[in-house]
Amino acid sequence: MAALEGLEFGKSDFVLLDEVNIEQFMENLKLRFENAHIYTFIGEGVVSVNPYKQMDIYGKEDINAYRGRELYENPPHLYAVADAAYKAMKRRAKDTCIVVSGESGAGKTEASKYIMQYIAAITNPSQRAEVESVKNVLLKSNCVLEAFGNAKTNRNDNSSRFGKYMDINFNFNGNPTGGHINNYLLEKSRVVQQNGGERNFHSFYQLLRGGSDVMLKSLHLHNDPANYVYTREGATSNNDRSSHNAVLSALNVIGFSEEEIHSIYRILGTVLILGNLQFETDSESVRVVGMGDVSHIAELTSTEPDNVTKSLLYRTVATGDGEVIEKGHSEKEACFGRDAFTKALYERLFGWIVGRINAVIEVKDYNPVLHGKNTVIGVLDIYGFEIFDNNSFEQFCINYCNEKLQQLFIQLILCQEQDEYRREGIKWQHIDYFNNQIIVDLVEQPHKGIISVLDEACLSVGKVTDTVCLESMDAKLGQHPHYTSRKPVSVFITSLCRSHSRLLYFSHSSISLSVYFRYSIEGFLDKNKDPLYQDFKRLMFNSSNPVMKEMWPDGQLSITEVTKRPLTAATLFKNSIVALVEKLGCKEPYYVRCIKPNDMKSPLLFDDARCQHQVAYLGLLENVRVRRAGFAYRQAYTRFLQRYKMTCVYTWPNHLMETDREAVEAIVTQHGFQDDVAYGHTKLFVRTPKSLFTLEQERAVLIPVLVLFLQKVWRGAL
Ligand code: AOV
Ligand code: MG
Repeated sequence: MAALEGLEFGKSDFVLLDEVNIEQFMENLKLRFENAHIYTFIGEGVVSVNPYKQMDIYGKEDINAYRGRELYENPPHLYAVADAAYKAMKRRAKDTCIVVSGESGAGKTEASKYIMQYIAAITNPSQRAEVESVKNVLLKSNCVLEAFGNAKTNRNDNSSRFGKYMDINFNFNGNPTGGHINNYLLEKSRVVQQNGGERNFHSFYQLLRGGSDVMLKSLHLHNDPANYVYTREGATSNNDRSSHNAVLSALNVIGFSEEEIHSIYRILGTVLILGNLQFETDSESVRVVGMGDVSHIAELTSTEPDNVTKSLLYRTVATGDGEVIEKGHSEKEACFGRDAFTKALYERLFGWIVGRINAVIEVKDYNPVLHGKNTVIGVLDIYGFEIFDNNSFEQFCINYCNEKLQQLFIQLILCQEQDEYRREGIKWQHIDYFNNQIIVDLVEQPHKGIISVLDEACLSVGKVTDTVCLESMDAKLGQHPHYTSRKPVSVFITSLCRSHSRLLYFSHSSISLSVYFRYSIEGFLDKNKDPLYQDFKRLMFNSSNPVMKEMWPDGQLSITEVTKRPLTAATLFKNSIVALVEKLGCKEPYYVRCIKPNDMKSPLLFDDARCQHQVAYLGLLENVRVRRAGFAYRQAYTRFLQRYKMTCVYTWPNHLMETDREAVEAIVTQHGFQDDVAYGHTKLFVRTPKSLFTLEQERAVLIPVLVLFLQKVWRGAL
């Protein structure tokens, strides 16, 4: 219950700083971090600094302290923000969302889990069984998705390698009735390769270290990850064994059948065994080395060994005149095909697991006429900005997604806010901020953005290499202020020589921050095209295991029916992120901005430069300025009047003034907070929540008195 105990160090809301400048901001952030206050408000949002140690602030008592309270009544906490989002949803029937952002390792996933736990804890006080079961599945889904979608990277030991947006649906009582998870671009390349010091997805190590002997034997697996090409680079962790049991139990609670659970592990086994297959060229033709393993793959996937071999060594192609022929792979093509297959097996497994969880938590039999409006709280936990020594297509997508979220923040918090003041004629000192729209455009603009150039290269006939693609980017984007492929920075020269690839850079955030993200163009085209031979799809569609068959519906298409030009990976990702941003944009947003205090995962170190950089690119100072100069609440005069007219003698029961605005002025003056408001053309703007709270309290006292009065009138007693 530490959240509410002890001295409060520094300002609990950055809005309360004596002066809003970077020095004071950083001083406050550091002071609070060093005194174990990891959360600080900016208005209704919270800034969180990863403590890298267990904090005693998430217990039952803490939850009770925040439940149903106003934001400023308690110290800053994720619970305060979660409660504000929940209250807005319940009281005003608003769809809300909590956007958790920050770079890799900053604490987003942990924060979103605490938020979900809080929401689960404060709902369904009457313990209705069907609501409890929805809550249970929502909570347990985290454990499963983390096992299959998270991995150790050089930035974070439990890094989310997929994006997750979860909608939680509520009935008019404010109890969860279901939910839906959207997942975004799983980093499937990790299945076949990891950077030095990183691991494959947790699920593999958990199975190998935690699976029983009987289970591993039935999957033809040995328990040491060092035996498998795909897992031999990553060290096992102490948690793998216990996590395996937790995942199994979570799968059971969610409602996966025995057969489904077996199928999941059979796919993991298939991937590991496939990864160990080698190919050999033997007098012109290519063959699989280790035929015994092929029979294990066939057994695990419920397919025929001959068909497995065939799909590994040949591809069916349609010639120009419609003839269908089989073409043998070269050794290199066979390796490429095998890796594409294992990546697809894993990606489809992940997508299927998400779909299966969604089927369980889907809102069923909800009748808005009977049950009232169904409202939603969305929680977004997506992979954060990340930059490694070698950055590829995946980092490009992840960082683009973060630029989009930053853009949404700018739109909602910085732009719209200022626009409204202008529209309403409120006196306002414009606040400057760096608008990263220019970077978003650089990536996504039709015909001239990076994705479009990339797609063009992927779709053009003939041999287009990564280098050729980079040249066309140079031609189209060379003049762009945030793009360069020839930045003469000496530190990069060595890697340029070593990788023999040319490099693509584009800057993130403002130039003045001098942050250039460096991406190696190598592999961009292949990853964007993401080709998978139809033969593998057909193989899996013909599996006699119904669960696996279900994952490969496109395997029923014959080679002549296959769409020639499916959308590329980057375009599919872009479309999904655009849809996500639209979804978030129509909800009332609450922000959790996470900061990583240092790169050593140390609970003691506050690295000033690293933190200041994050504060800058997250636009936190601008956020404080807008918030401070701005108004926490606003309401149309008519609505304000309706709600509070009972609190003023001049407006109750009806006012005799010429306009509603004058009547509102009377209420404000009677309560003495005329210095805390501004009058717009159509709305009243209130600077601090406290003024409104006073009115709310008065209203709460008056309502029972009024009800009593009206009852007496109805009964004719008065
Ligand atoms: P991320 O989600 O922001 O990174 P995580 O939430 O996984 O980062 O946090 C990284 C690690 O920091 C966790 O595994 C914990 O060890 C520690 N941590 C974070 N928040 C807390 C907290 N409130 N209390 C204690 N420890 C914490 V990424 O998914 O890589 O972008 O993609
Ligand atoms: Mg995460």
